[in-house]
Amino acid sequence: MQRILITGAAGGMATLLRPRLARAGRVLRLLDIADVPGGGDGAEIVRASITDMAAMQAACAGVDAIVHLGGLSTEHEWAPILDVNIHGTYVTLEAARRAGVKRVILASSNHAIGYVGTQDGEVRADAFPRPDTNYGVSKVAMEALGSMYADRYGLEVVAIRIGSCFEQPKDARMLRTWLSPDDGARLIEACVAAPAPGFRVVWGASNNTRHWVSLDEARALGYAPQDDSERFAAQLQAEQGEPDPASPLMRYVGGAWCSEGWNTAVKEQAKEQTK
Ligand code: 15L
Repeated sequence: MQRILITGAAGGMATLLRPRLARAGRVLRLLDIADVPGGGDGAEIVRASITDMAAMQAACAGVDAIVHLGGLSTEHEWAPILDVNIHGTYVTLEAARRAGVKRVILASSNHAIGYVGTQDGEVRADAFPRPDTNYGVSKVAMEALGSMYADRYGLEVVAIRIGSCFEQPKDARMLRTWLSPDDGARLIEACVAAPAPGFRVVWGASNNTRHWVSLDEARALGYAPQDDSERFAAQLQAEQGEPDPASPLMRYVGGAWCSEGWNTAVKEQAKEQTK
């Protein structure tokens, strides 16, 4: 029986993936600080924080692979990003090492390279980090931690730079970054099944006609995407019009996260000054 631990199991992405990853011969162990609905389908529920080493070590017992989706999924001030996303990823990898878990799949993000421009051709999965936010920095740290745990301790670690994993793309940028939930599950399955991947960084996107990122590295792992955001393009264009290619939404992979509104440090400083 294969056992997969999913962190952040109550979150948006895990909620989309969980039914798609359930199968005979596999137990899903679902970990979150919040209530994870269900459990009647044979899943094991663990209520714990990814920052709690003892709890994470216990949760890793008997686990074949971890899908680490836990953490803050949007931009926040530095302290929570440091604690939940960076320290939480360290704890997850270290607990995996201590418990002898062989493989960890990390939910990195396009925001690790958010400031990469969209005009210079397909962005490879090994593009040098250009994080757009504190959140993006935490994903760079996640990839660095994964690399260190692979090289130093022999864990097999695949970091997926996820584009936009939702039921449907929500705007013109997401036509380029969309990862359908079905392809998301296909990619996780490929990451779980790949023989001896060592450490890899791959893009998590569907086979979108309009695309910015390379799927070569994910395909090399065995990923065979089947969805294309193009079927939503006409409707999105009718509803929202064609965006200005010079706007941050379309100019950078990170989209609006690269715009003025995401100046977290400036906002944090202003908040401190009004205290
Ligand atoms: C992410 O990394 C976020 O977790 C998600 O909320 C989306 O905003 C996504 O990136 C995106 O860039 O579309």
